Order: sequence, then C-alpha cells, then structure tokens
Amino acid sequence: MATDKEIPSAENPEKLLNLKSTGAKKWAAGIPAVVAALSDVMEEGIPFRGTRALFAMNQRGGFDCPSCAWPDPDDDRSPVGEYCENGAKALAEEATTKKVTADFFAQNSVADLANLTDFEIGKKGRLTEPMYLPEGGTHYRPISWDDAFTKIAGHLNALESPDEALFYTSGRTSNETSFLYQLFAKEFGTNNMPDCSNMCHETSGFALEPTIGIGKGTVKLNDFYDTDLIVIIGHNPGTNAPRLMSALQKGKENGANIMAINPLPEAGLMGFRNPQEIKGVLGTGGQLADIYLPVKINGDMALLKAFEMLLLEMEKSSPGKVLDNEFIAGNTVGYNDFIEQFKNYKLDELAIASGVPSSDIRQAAEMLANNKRIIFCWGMGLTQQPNGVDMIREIVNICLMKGSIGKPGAGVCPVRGHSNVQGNRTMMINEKPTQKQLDRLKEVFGFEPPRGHGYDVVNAIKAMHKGKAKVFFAMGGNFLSATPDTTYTAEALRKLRLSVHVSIKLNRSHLVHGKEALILPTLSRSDKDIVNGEVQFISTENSMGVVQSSKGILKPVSDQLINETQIVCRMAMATLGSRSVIDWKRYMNSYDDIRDIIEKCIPGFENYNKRVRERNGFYLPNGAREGKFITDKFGDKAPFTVTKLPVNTLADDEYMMASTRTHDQFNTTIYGLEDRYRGIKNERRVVFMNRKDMDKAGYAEGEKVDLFNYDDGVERIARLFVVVPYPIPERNTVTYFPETNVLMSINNVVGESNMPASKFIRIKIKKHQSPV
Ligand SMILES: Nc1nc2c(c(=O)[nH]1)N[C@H]1C(S)=C(S)[C@@H](COP(=O)(O)OP(=O)(O)OC[C@H]3O[C@@H](n4cnc5c(=O)[nH]c(N)nc54)[C@H](O)[C@@H]3O)O[C@H]1N2
Ligand SMILES: Nc1nc2c(c(=O)[nH]1)N[C@H]1C(S)=C(S)[C@@H](COP(=O)(O)OP(=O)(O)OC[C@H]3O[C@@H](n4cnc5c(=O)[nH]c(N)nc54)[C@H](O)[C@@H]3O)O[C@H]1N2
Ligand SMILES: [Mo]
Repeated sequence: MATDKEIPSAENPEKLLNLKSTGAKKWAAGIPAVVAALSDVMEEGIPFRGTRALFAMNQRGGFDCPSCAWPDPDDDRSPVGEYCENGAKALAEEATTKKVTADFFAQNSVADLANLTDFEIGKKGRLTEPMYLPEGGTHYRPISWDDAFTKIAGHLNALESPDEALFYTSGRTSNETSFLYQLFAKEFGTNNMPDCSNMCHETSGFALEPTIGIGKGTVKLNDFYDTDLIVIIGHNPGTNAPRLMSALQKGKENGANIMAINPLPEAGLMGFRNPQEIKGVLGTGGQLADIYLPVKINGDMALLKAFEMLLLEMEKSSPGKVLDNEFIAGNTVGYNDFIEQFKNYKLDELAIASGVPSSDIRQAAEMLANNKRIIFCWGMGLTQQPNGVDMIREIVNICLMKGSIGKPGAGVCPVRGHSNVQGNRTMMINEKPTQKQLDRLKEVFGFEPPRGHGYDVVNAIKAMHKGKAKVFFAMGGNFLSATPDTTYTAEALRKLRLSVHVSIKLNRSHLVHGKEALILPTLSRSDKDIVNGEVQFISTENSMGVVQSSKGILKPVSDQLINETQIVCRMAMATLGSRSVIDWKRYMNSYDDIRDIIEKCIPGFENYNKRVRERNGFYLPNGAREGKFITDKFGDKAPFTVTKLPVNTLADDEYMMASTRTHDQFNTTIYGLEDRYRGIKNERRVVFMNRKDMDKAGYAEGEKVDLFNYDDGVERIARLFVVVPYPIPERNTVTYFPETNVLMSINNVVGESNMPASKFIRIKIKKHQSPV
C-alpha cells in the first residue's frame, strides 16, 4: 500500500510501503535462516537450478559464493553446503530465469524504469544482450557487440587526454579480468581506476600498510578456532558475513571470549544458532558476545584510548603480566611517545566521549589484559568514519602493546566486503599503483605506463562534475547508488559523453546516464563460462589472502552473454588497434595464458596455474602474519601511532546518522524488504531513533519524517521516512543505504583514504511535509 504521494525522481524515488516493526532480535540464524535461504531460491522460480547450485557453492571444484569475501575452511567443509542465507539470496539473484530482453527495453522507457524502486528494478531479471541509448533517446535499443566496442573505442580515442576516461571496478570481477582491465587502462594511458575499495576498506589499507607493512589482514580462519579473545568492532557479521558466525561459534566452544562493540545490539553479535548443525537448527544455540559495549557513533576512538590507558595502569600494578614488553622492545618503534599521551586523558571523560559506562570499559579492558591471543575484526562501522584510518591504527597499537599479532590465534582481520575486492587490488586495480608495480609492467610488456595518481571514487565524481572526465566505464557495480551525494553525482554522470556498464542485472546507474549509454551484459559467477568448447574456471582471493578457483555450473540465460575478459580484450583491440604491444587475442581465449602473465608481473603467484588447481588453492605471502613488519619508513619494526581524539559536537536539533545494510540486500541490490534481525518488515525508509530522543522531539512510533543535511551550505533532503524506536545511543540514528546517500556530502570523507564517511552523517529530522 502506498501511503503518500509519490515523488518521482530518477535518482531517488521516494515511496513508502507499509512498515511492520517487531523489535530487535536476540540471536541470528537458526530455522528462519534455513527457511529463508531455500525460499529465496524457490521464489525466483528456480528450484532445480538453484538448489543444485547451492550445493556447489564454496565446495572444491564448485564456484566461489558471489556474496561476501569470507574464506572457506582449509580442512573439512560442511556436507550440508558451505553457504549461508545471504549466499543463497545472492545466488537466487543471479540464477533467476527471468530475463530483461530487447522487447522489455522497447516497452519501458528509461524514465519509466527510473520511477521504480531499486527492489523493483532488480527483480526484472538478468540482462540478455548489449543495449545502447543514443543521445536524446528515450529507450535503450539493441546493439551488436562489435558496434558497441566501436562506439567505446570512438569515444575513448576522441578524448583530448586518456585522463578524461574513468574505469570503475566493483568487487566481483575475477583476478584474470582485473589484471587485463588495469593493463588496458594503463596501456590506454590512465590510472583513473576508481573502485569499490574507495568506499569500503581503503581506510584499512591506509592504516595497515605503514604500520604492519601490508594492507591486508593477518589471520587465517584456523586462528579463530584457537584464540583467547575475538573483538568484533563496527561490523555486523550475522548479516554481512554469516559464515564468520560459525568461526565465532567454534572459537567460543574452544574457550575464546567474544567482545562486541557497536551502537546497535545486532542479533548476530548477541546470539547464534548455527543453521549448518542440527542442534543449531533446533534452537539450542547460545549467547555469543561475553561483553557488548554500546558505543556511540564515532565513540570508538575514545573507547580504544580508554582501553590503552587502563592496560598501561594494570601493567604498572602487575609488571610483565599485562603487556608483552619483549615484543614491544624487539618489534616496535615509538612506544615512549605513544604512552606519553595518556597523561592527558581521564577515564571519565573518555567514557562520556565513547558513550560506554566506565565500569563496562574497565571490565572490557580486563578482558584485554587477561588474554594474550586477541583477534580484532572490523567492518564499515570503523572504515567509514572520518577518523577511520586513525582508529584502525589504534587497533594496531593495542595489538602491538599485547604482542598480539604475527602469531597463531592473534592479529587483525578487516572483514572484506565484495567476494573478490581483495583480489582486484592484488591485481593492481588501484588509482595509486606503486612505482615498483609499474616498473614491472614496463619490463614485462615494454610499454611506458602512466606514473601519476589517478582519480579515486570521490575525485572521479568531482572530475565528471567539472567536465574533466568524459567517458565512464564500469566493470560491474552500481556507481550512482553506491556513491554519496546522489543528486550531485547524478548531475556529474549526466555530463558524461558516454557511460558504459558491464552488468548482470539492471540497476539505477543504467538509468542516470551520460549523453550516450551502453549496457553490456555478462556472465555471473555461477554461470558456465565456456571458451573453445571447454568450461573454464576463474580465480579469486578471499579476505584471508587465499587464491582459489571458481567454476560456474549454470547454463547462461542467453547465448549473447560474453565473459568479462573477452569484453576487456575486445575493447582493448577496438581502442588500441595496432598501437598495442599486447596480444589481446591470446588472452581473450585462454585463462591459463592470463594466469601465466600475472605470474610474471605480481609477486606471490609463482606456479599460479598449478597451485590454483590444488585442493584449497594457495595462500599469498603475508609477512605480518609471520611476525615480519617491513615498512618503508621503519625497516623491520612496526610503529606505534599517536592519534587524535575527535571532538564531536552536535547542535541541539542535530543527530548523527550511520547508513547501514539490511539483512535483505547486497549493497545496492535489494533482495527483499525485510530486515529480519532488526524486526523490520516491508519497509526500507526507516530511521532508528532512541526512545528518549523521540519523546523529546515529539515523534510517535511510525511518525513520518523528512531527513535533512546541510554540509557545505547545501540543503540535502531525503523525504518520507518512518521513525522506529530502537536501542541505540541517544542522538544517534541509523538508516539504510542507498536511500539516504542523497544526504551525504561529497566532501564528507575519511582523512587520508578519502572514502565517503557513510557512517558519520549529520542530519536534522523534521515532521514530513509534502513538497510544494
Ligand atoms: N548480505 C550481505 N552481505 C554483505 C553485504 C551486503 O550488503 N549484504 N555487503 C558486503 C560489503 S561490500 C561489505 S563492505 C560488508 C559490510 O559489512 P559491515 O561492515 O557489517 O557493514 P554495515 O552493515 O554497513 O555496517 C556495519 C556495522 O557498523 C555499525 N556501526 C555504525 N557506526 C558505528 C560506529 O561508529 N562504531 C561502531 N563500532 N560501529 C558502528 C552498524 O551498527 C553496523 O552493525 O558486507 C559484505 N557482505
Ligand atoms: N551510504 C552508504 N553507501 C555505501 C556503503 C555504505 O555502507 N553506506 N557501502 C559502500 C561499500 S562498502 C561498497 S563495497 C559499495 C558497493 O558499490 P558497488 O560495488 O558499485 O555496488 P553493488 O551494489 O555491489 O553492485 C551491484 C551491481 O553489480 C552488478 N554485478 C553483480 N555481479 C556482477 C558480475 O559478476 N559482473 C559484473 N560485471 N557485474 C555484476 C549487478 O548488475 C548489480 O546491479 O557501496 C558503498 N556505498
Ligand atoms: Mo564493501
């Protein structure tokens, strides 16, 4: 039931449904997860295709789940299937037999499609053939692959400089495609390779590389099974990495404590019933977090500093019992400067800044003091904060104090998002490639790659807006909906001469386009990829640095789909022609040849073709995992970092907002309208508020409100949201992404990493008014 007048807007349709809210759940998974997994596969009308594929997911010889980047066990894998509810949903989404055909585009104008919600758009089915929108056109029309590549080549070659082109990557693209794609961009002449990392874990890379010498996590899955304490901070594993829950459960059964730090008491942090075990399904699962700290949004820095201060105090009263002084002396630099700062801090003040009572902070600090092997896991709750880089360096500081890194059962674990986002980066999809990487490419291929830094996501949007970037090519993703400041970004995209999207499904970025636009459909992870009559496999790297093969098993929905490597090679041949020194034709037809050349260019891929065919793939080298912290500045010692404590003030009528995911979406792909663990049904336009704030502002449960942001003196409005009372710290609010991206200023970014600060948005809330 639509309850209010629709306000059509191509970027951001504002429609309300009919919310049912039942309150936060206290545990995740169990029977509802099993039922939801299977019903999603059934709902798409694909019981046989879907269930068969589910059992091949994350199994040896099967395909890598296209949902998150959580690793698969090195040893035994569950015979019930190594998948989770959300993996099943991701599969259902791509295995659907519904199709978006040329007829569909003939019947539906771009303007009509833009009025649909993201949920409605996604449910239309798989893209089946290349489509083209001419300048001034109202409907996409079919185009042959050859003509599509000729158009792209024409536009790219007409640019005044290669730096007027942008090559975006989302995180599902295989290692093989990623390598060729960045190679093409560089041979064409630009490092403009914005990617989803620029909105996701770039912050982690910026924090880790200069401190521990590698911008990746240091733990393996087995470390979770034998450790003393696991800290989950700023991450919602029950929804976003459900298979991490099994690792937590196993760790806990073996004696580990679990600490959860989050403004929301997320069901997946509080309790777990493992759907892959009979006892879990029947409901005897247990409490998960031993301690839960309801930190304020961005209160984590105060909390981490309070931990460190208390650890130092405890070490003083029991020397040698709390900190690892030998590790500090032998493996770190900057300890004295680091501890100096704590004279200036008081526990009570830090407690107020964090939002957590000092008694709880003490209890948590004792847990850190009494345990030696600690694993820190984090997600977007930290990386998307303005001071995210510093906060993650603070986590490293704690690991260094405790000597809890570079040994079994201990270390850092940034929980990656997209299933191959880590691999994309290893393959050099990065707007800031190192000179060493570029030298290597030059040596192997003989062309001179561009040396300067290209545009990241935020700078790419600004460049389009200024008219400095004119052609946008996206390898996957949904750029408009994923990025901040929706209205500004839409203006930027509309200024382009050409926008091109390689996609598996229709999304909003196809509907807010450049003067001309192309949609190029491709195979998905679960589709059979047949080259020269043989089913191929591709490879990916998971959150823990394991490179493994992935082979799709489903018949593609259309015989016009071509794989992503072919798209890159054909674009390269059409664009560069005889200018190119690279044998694109060869790479188009052989994944083995691509892997052979990757091996020559990227360290750690020795014998790639052989090792990727082994049972569990192979681990990439990771010095920090072995306790070797090699940084440019400090040789073989890991530095302590002295960071600042942010001062966060809000005007009387302001609230802080974090935008998060529901249980029923994968980023901008909306699977359904439920956020089961938070008790929300049939609505996405909700704003979680503390009951006291609601009372003060005079809002009843279900009140319709509009949300505003005024950064940089611009009024940004997201209309028609429903207030839901929730156990969240006062003056903090949570909404769902991408509906509230319209409120995020393009200039509200994380220091150093330049990521949008999607969890730190200053808003005002007013009773809803229909616009006049
Ligand atoms: N099913 C499903 N799986 C996914 C995705 C998906 O959309 N759906 N997306 C994938 C991707 S790309 C990514 S990056 C990951 C994202 O996975 P997560 O990192 O879990 O992402 P979010 O849901 O955005 O938010 C994380 C948590 O941060 C908390 N938070 C907000 N502000 C703060 C704060 O100031 N401090 C602390 N401590 N916590 C805070 C929120 O309450 C929320 O629980 O998941 C991946 N997996
Ligand atoms: N406000 C706010 N904004 C955010 C976030 C947030 O927490 N809050 N999170 C950020 C994060 S962590 C991320 S990673 C980004 C995500 O940004 P993106 O990666 O750009 O977005 P997705 O929604 O994951 O992309 C979905 C589209 O990818 C296409 N696709 C799916 N599979 C394939 C495939 O195999 N090949 C190809 N070629 N295409 C495919 C489909 O057509 C689908 O429509 O969003 C960011 N934006
Ligand atoms: Mo992400």
